[in-house]
Amino acid sequence: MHVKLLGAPVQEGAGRRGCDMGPAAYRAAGLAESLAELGHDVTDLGDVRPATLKSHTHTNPAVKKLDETVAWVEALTEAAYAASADGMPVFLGGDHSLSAGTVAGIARRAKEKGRPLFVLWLDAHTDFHSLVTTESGNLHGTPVAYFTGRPGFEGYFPPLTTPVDPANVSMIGIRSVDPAERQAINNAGIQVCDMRMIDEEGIAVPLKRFLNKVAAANGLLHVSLDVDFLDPSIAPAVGTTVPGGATYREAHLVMEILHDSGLVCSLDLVELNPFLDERGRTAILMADLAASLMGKRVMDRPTRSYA
Ligand code: 6HN
Ligand code: MN
Ligand code: MN
Ligand code: MN
Repeated sequence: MHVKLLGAPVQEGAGRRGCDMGPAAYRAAGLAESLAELGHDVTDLGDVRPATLKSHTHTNPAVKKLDETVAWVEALTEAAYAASADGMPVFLGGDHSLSAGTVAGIARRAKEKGRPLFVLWLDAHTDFHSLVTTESGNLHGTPVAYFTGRPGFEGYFPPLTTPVDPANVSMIGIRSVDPAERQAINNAGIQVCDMRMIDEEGIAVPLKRFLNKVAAANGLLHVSLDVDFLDPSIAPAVGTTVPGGATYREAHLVMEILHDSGLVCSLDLVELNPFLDERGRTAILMADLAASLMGKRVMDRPTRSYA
């Protein structure tokens, strides 16, 4: 596989500074080297740069850093579209607002390839606010609403060429949802597997159910991995920790099953804030999870097929 690493040093969408150091931390953690060791051809395309700032004012006074976020979304949409012509782009974040751009660009590419795009959202949060409903004003809480075409971004974010069907989005690990998001998620029909479901049926069952759906539709799958999907005890380097997250083994199992599925076309690694890390342990864990997704395993075992 030709893996293309793209740094997205975005920090304006988060409430705390430091996510701009994420791409450097993944490089220091040896991500490129560990993927190359698995036999992949790895190219580091360097960091994407934001588009020119334009000035916008939103009627919701809570909204923060709108101009900067729009500039990143514009640049990342184009970068993701270009990088997904062939090979597998891996976006090194950067806060989660970057996925507004990466998913929009990948969706445009998938449509050209005649394949429906599916999105697996691994996160404590649903990130389903619009510019109108966000109360914190931190725009990392909005990307899923944007790329599924929820109203409330027109005139600010770039017009979406290819919205992702909300029925093609699955969220796993959820344990913090704002009231406005809950209502909108239910209306949109997005599938949410919260931590209670994981406690009751395990993490593999809902994941495989979703992968069967992707395979049956001959879909492509984009994976967006937020650091706070993980329990804060194993992944402290994130500004929005929520207790009760995925364990070390649950997270690796998700990545191993995703690898076996052969369905993943692109990956976001988001919300790493190296300023909050402890001796690089979160960066190293995220890089290890990426390696699991790219085929690192303890023993060879038969590959499962889906659908
Ligand atoms: N993330 N719902 C909260 C807010 O501020 O809107 C948290 C957002 C977290 C964002 O997970 O990338
Ligand atoms: Mn998120
Ligand atoms: Mn989150
Ligand atoms: Mn919120």
